[in-house]
Amino acid sequence: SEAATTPSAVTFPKSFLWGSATAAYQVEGGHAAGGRAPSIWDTFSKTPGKTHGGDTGDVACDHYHRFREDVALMKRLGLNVYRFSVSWSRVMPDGVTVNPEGLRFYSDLVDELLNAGIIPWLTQYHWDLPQVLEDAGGWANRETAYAFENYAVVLHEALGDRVRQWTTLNEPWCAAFLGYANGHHAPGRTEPSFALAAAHHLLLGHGLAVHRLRERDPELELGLTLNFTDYRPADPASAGDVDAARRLDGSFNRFFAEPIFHGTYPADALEDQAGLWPDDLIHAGDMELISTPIDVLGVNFYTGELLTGADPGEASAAAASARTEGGPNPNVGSEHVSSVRRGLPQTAMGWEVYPQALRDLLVRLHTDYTAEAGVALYVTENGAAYDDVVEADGSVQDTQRLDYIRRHLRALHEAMEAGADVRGYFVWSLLDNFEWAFGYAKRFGIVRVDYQTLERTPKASAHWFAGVARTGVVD
Ligand code: GBH
Repeated sequence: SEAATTPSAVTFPKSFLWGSATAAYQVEGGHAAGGRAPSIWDTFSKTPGKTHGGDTGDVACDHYHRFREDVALMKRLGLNVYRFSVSWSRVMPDGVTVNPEGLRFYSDLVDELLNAGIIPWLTQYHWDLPQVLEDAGGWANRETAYAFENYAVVLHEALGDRVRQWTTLNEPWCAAFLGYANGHHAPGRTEPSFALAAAHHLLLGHGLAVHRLRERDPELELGLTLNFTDYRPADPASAGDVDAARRLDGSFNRFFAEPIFHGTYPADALEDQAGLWPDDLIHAGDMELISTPIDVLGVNFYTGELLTGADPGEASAAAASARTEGGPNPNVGSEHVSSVRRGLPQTAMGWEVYPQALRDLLVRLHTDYTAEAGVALYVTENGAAYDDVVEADGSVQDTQRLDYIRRHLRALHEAMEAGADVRGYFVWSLLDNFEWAFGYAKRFGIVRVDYQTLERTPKASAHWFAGVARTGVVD
């Protein structure tokens, strides 16, 4: 039935970039190698009860020692670009002093990529704050934003001659609200006002870094990656449901996009969060820094959700809390909102597969923010976890993941036809890896990792994606 309803193939522009993404703590391992100090994720994952089965990133995919093999694999797959993140505590173990051995790892990785003809796409921060900085108050402390600016300069000094694509932050919503309000992520704090402070200081750190890097190097391509969910009212005729969708759109999507592009927090979100904001958080000049012009908006997209403001009943409430494994609601100021299932197939994360939302989201971002600002869109993460089965011959026929990626690429292409300036797509993830609080139980890779032997095996989705990267055609 799939084949009968599949429309004809779509072709992407020759210049479109095909890539894969990972993050330092999720793949590197080498947790104590070369002078690296602990990050908040080392501490959190070693705290009993915080991650699935007590899993940690101590070894992960051992990418720290196997990066040459991984780059060779990407080259074989014909990928154009690799999005990786830097472990801040590897490069600046005490948060201040530069560790040359830590920098050398990234310098070697970048050289290896360039020699393989792969563009290095660097993310400065993918959630792993040096523990010493958390001990000083973490992102709830304004000083962390200035430390982040210094870290940007250290990286640029060492790598700026070869790395031209620069992402400051990955998903500040998760870092702030899952880390400081809901506690499902490191540092595991549950204080709504800290989460709001963290969100503002993350954005301030971004603004300081962009401002500084632009001064040093006007030609650098600068941006950040935000996570977006397309929220719709479960019942468009219900005022409560319409309000619910407005609220999470405000606190999750617009909360970060508005400051970046328009230099203000959304008024409705501020109202929803009234009484929760710490006094004197926003200083004169902060919003100007935060809205320093960028070149690229990275979009991480996994699903679209229907929301209700009504009591959803026990089944839905259970489904909603399973997403964050309990803990206080991360949607501070809108705790009564819950999601309602569309009844569509779900990934192993329990996220519904709804590619149409990616099309709608990209068109909306283009219309509301990026077109006017002359900013290019890249989908910096998209992909799915499934319970893969290894066949007797060792292969992995991950047809559900392949189909997820195919349908989202078709939706992305529709957005481009509707005018959205999307220039590249990164599948999440290159490798099965440490899926944060879910540990190694959830596999997102197009390449399987055997955690006993650390052997890599490209899945069917990887072979298919290599064909897409080679031809620009999605069948
Ligand atoms: C991304 O996060 C990460 O950047 C990446 O490191 C990670 O491995 C990947 O996706 C896969 O998870 O249930 O209240 O948290 C995506 C995180 C998950 C954040 C879904 C929003 C829904 C709201 N997103 N979550 S909640």
